[in-house]
Amino acid sequence: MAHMYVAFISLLIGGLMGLLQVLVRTGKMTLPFGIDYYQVLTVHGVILALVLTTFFIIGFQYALMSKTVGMSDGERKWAWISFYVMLIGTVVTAVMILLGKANVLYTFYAPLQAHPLFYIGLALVVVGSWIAVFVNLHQFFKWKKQHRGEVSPLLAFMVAINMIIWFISTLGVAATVVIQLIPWSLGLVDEINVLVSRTLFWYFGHPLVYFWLLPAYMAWYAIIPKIIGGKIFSDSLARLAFIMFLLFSIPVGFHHQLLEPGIDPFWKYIQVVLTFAVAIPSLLTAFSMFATFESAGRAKGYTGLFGFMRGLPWKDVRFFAPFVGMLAFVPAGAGGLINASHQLNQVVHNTIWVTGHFHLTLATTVILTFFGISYWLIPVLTGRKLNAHINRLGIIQTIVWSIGMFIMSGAMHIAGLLGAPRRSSYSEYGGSEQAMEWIGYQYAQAIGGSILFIGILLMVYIFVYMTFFAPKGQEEFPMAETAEDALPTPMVFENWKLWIGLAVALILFAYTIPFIDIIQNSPPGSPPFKWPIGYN
Ligand code: HEM
Ligand SMILES: [Cu+2]
Repeated sequence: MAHMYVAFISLLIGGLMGLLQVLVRTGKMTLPFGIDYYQVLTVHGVILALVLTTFFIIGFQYALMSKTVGMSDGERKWAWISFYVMLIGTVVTAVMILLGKANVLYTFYAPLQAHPLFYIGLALVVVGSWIAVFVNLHQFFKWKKQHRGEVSPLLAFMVAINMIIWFISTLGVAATVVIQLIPWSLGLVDEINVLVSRTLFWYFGHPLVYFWLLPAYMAWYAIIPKIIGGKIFSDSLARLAFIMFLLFSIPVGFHHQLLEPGIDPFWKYIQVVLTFAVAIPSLLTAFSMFATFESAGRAKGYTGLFGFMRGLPWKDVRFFAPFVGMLAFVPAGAGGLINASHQLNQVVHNTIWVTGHFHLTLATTVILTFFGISYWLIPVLTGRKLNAHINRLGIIQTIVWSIGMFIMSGAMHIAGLLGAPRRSSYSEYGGSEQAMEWIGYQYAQAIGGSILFIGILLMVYIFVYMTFFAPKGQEEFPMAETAEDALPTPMVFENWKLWIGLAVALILFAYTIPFIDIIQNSPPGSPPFKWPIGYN
């Protein structure tokens, strides 16, 4: 519950920044009190993409682990230590952003430089999250020791995979923060190797999106079937998909650097191929979900090609919100394939199309699923019940979110195709003809963003209501069982040495040679740039 408080406070603050951004980008509004646009955008990105997600996910995963494999008092103590280390890191980082000494956006690209405490705070968040990794893995492997030869509970297996991905990938961001950014911001070294730091960032940045997505998939595979009165279509397929994420989600960071001049095109090509491999487990997931829906609907007696759809509990927000999230993943995933294609990337790179893309993936698919989880998880944690009032409000919230997002994200996609840059406080560019083409879409973006903000207010109200005011009672913790006719899960999925070994081998293959190349052929390092210019 402590994690949930941080997550929903972040949602409110981040949403407010989002509202300011869309208003500024109409070109009709400027920020009061000399507040800088990039400061607002840094708060938005950090608090929504890094803080909200990490706290929600780690909290949700503790709940899953406690329920499936149990949590001892010692593990609980370490979980609290992890929480406080992350919280202190978050506060330190937030203070530096609020003081205007870290207007570096959530990707903190060098040579933009922030105050050292910004990076130190981030490092603390990462270290805190590593403690959570060890707590979850300790829970998992303790269970396995006590149940030799048995297949582990599906949700615990999924949490273990997600935490291993998180651990391997955060090593990259920790390396650039500790070895490069902190010494450079402290003035111990004068220059920084920009390409090395961006490469280490994206070594982390892509698996990061899977760290967000996999908890949503956990809910889709193993919780939604229970809510719709069905069974898990195939335990093995679910595990196969998660193992593919472990293998393919990390060695692909170059697809964010396709226009980076210092990387050999051959290695970009290799990583793009691996990127397309990571689309496969998402397609497996889509297949699995519809198989589950179909068998649940048919078991209730609905017939016909799509008749089973009528058997789904459309009026239950625990199903409805994540389902809308799944629908959003269709255009979101298609957009992702466009981004990852070297040639098409040239068209959309650094335009607001990209922002439209991740407001569909992260801010719709993932977030609506997280909301869907909250409708039962918060009452379970607070000993209350999800009542009809909140269920109805939740359905309205989902619809408001979808409409707002459809308009905002649609406008972003189109404006991006017309060339409108992302991360720019300029809207009219001095009245240039080119920029005039974008203005209409930027108005649409503001309308959609304002509707979305109403959705955020609704969700925060729902959270407060479920936490403090909903009627006392016992809410179900929905966990599905595997279908009777599914084949037994092969034990090879529990061969952790094999899968982690393969993951490391793929990473070494995809990164070693180009990384040596980047270091050996690097241009001179860069001195720091600070925004706004002249702060110290
Ligand atoms: C009221 C709801 C929201 C609105 C109106 C909104 C609006 C925006 C806008 C206009 C931008 C781009 C600004 C620019 O590039 O100049 C942006 C960026 C971003 N948004 Fe949102 N957003 C909202 C909710 C969310 C949520 C829920 C998430 C994630 C959970 C999110 C994550 C991000 C991220 C990661 C960026 C990129 C920041 C950067 O480029 O540094 N947003 N948002
Ligand atoms: Cu990526």
